[in-house]
Amino acid sequence: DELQKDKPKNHFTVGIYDDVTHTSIGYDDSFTTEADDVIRAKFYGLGADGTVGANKNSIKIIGEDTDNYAQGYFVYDSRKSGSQTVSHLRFGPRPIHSSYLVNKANFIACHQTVFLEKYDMLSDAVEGATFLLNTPAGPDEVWDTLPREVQEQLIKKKMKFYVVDAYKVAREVGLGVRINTIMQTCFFAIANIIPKDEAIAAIKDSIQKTYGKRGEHIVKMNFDGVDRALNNLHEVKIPDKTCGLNHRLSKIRIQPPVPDEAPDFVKNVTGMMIADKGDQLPVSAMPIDGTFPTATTQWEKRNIALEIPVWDPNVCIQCGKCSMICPHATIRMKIYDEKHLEDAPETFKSVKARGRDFPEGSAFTIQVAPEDCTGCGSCVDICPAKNRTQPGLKAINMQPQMPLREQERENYNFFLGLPDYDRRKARINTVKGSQLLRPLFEFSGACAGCGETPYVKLLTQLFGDRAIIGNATGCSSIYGGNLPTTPYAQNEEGRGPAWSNSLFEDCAEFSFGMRLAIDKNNEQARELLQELAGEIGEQLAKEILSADQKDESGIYEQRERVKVLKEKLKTISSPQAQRLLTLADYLVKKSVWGLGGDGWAYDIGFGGLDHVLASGRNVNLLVMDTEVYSNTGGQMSKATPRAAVAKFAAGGKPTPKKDLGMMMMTYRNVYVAQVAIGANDSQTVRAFIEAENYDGPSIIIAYSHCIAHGTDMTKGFSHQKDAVDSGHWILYRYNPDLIKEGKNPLQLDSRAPKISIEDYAYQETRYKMLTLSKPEEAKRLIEFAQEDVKTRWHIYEQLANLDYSQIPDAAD
Ligand SMILES: Cc1ncc(C[n+]2csc(CCOP(=O)(O)OP(=O)(O)O)c2C)c(N)n1
Ligand code: SF4
Ligand code: SF4
Ligand code: SF4
Repeated sequence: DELQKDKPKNHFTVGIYDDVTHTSIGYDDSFTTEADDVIRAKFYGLGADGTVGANKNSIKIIGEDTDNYAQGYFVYDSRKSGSQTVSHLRFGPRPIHSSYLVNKANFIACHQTVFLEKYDMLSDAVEGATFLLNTPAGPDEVWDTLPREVQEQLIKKKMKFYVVDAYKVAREVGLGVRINTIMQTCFFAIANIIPKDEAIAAIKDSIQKTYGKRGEHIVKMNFDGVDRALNNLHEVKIPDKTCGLNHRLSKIRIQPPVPDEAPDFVKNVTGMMIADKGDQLPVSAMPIDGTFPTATTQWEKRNIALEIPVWDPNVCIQCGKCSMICPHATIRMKIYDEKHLEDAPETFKSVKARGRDFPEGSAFTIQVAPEDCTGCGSCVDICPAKNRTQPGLKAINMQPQMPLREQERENYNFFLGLPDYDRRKARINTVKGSQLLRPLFEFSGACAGCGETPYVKLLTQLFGDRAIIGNATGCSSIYGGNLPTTPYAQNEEGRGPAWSNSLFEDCAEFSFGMRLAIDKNNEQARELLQELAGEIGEQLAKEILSADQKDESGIYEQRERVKVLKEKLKTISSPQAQRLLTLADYLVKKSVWGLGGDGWAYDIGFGGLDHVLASGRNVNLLVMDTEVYSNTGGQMSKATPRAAVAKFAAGGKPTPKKDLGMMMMTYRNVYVAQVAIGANDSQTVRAFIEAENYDGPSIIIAYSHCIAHGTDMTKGFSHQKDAVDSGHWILYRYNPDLIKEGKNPLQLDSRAPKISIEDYAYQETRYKMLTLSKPEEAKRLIEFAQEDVKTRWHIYEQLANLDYSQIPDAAD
């Protein structure tokens, strides 16, 4: 059509509406090339629930076992799990050349009930299409749980409708939340592409091939899942006009992608992307300088948790551990004056605050954000308080989310309105004190139970209102700033971390650049302040220039002074004063951090990391060590331990893990800490505070369990204790400031190994699978790994006991 115009466009794009450079051409989005006998299917899944993998497998079965041609497109974002995936599949008797997504589907499957109220997924269904829904509601109850838009389309398009409670089946057979084979079986049972029995035999065959290496019991669980799926699959009778249909249309409606109270940008741009309609945004909707507003994950309300924790104030010992560990900042703690409880919702819980630090009349609350919680269970696992009257229960216990959603939403909103604890009064170097600080990293799209994110959250609690963060590409850049939303948030004063993603390889240098820019701006501001002291007031200038900003009070007071300074500068019209006005905020201490994974720190970015730490400048690096390249699927890095299986180390890693901390300690003027938040949360808090306080380079290496380890993510944090108890992960802090005092800078924070490496490692599939595929090699490597542990401990123990009283301070 374009070529037939008088002046067709020379270069053009299709699919993007470019109202800025006007290079796009229009298109007909209902255009299709395939004939009616092509089966077109769409599957809505949740990242890591196995939907995509199962569909790839279905394509293989149909492509190989029948005369049909098959095609698949898989739409998902770069988050490893927890976000929506849509699989677009086509099967037909002739080659398929449709290079676009399915928009006229005759089969639609919704693998997650919650998506029903989020996406109008049946709008792509053709007349007579089939709809398969995974739902806890049975065939007789499900109708009343559907949004009205779904009901109307089921009726209007005369669709067939099936339900299965795949989570129930998965639980019964021991598959946990892995529903992929169950849903795949249901698809084959009702899609009529190949005879049911043949399909089931093919599915079982591929289960054997896929999971055989992981052990017979995993194969059996999946076989059981397949067999039981069919017994739980039911056709639902769709009411027609003759049965008083209008009375049975639901009051539930598909929800707008973000709530009405969200800011305009979030409603008009972010919301479109959340609703899967980002392609419809014109180019002009994008921010011109590429900066996106922060604090936008709060509007997503993903509602992916089947169960959420429920707090029992009578059992709680108010330790703050649940809040500390929560990877998603969805369980929070506040201590506030009980007078604020006057307008509390009826079901809002609070209890008298314990502890001498808190004035009489203080109340304590643990509150969950019900729609943002992922249901990972980490908080319950870590909670130390047991209910004596009801064994098996703790101070927080998981309960179904659905019945609690409305009530807890109201409670959470009330909780947010309660005043934040005064940072100057909190003992922030303790677990409890740190958890009184508001997290400025919340509701990220990391996998449920992620081992990395609690560290990022803690960083933002302690320093977030003045943090500048450079982030290496990896999981932390994806959950840290992946469109459409940003988990970095702001406090009541509008302060929060400034964040930018570097390249994978240059995070240390990138953060170093931030440090240099800040220092230069601070230097200029100080010079101008000295120059203008007469006009501004000698006393104020002197106080600002000599301010001690070592703690929260010092920083607070400096902020107050800078506020006064800015007001004064507004009344002075000289160019110097105007310049100082733009630089004044640099007079308040900033905290510069470089964040990333072990792939960055141990491998690809190691040269830069080493260079920056050797620079002596005040840059803090946080390495979240998952011992593999997590975001790209678990490839081996130099942090991968001996005997673990990873991609590129299918036979088990033959060489030991690189000791990055030990290497950096050789500089003597670098603060180095190795931490594991689940094993020792107090030590983690202390390390973060010391690293930030240290006026020089620092590196924290943080043990981070990951889905790539094949470990039970519900127990990921408590399992970190095993990593420490086995000696695989030694906890320590190396503080060069101690050398000045004639003390040994290396302090070991964990004890000599007390369990064997096998007791730790064989709880994880990454080690265990080698015992199945290559038992002899597994035995050989795990023995070496045990030797690694012994040797490492022996060296660290001696280093920590060296006498430093006669050693001169290198920094002097
Ligand atoms: C130079 C370069 N190589 C490869 C990639 C692709 N890539 C992006 S993230 C990543 C892995 C990150 O692993 P890690 O640093 O361990 O962080 P994690 O995902 O484990 O948090 C890779 C290989 C890239 N972005 N740039
Ligand atoms: S279940 Fe997981 S996401 Fe939910 S509050 Fe607990 S730790 Fe946080
Ligand atoms: S971890 Fe348990 S005991 Fe501690 S504050 Fe949370 S709910 Fe209370
Ligand atoms: S580090 Fe592991 S658990 Fe965390 S988001 Fe990445 S893949 Fe998921």
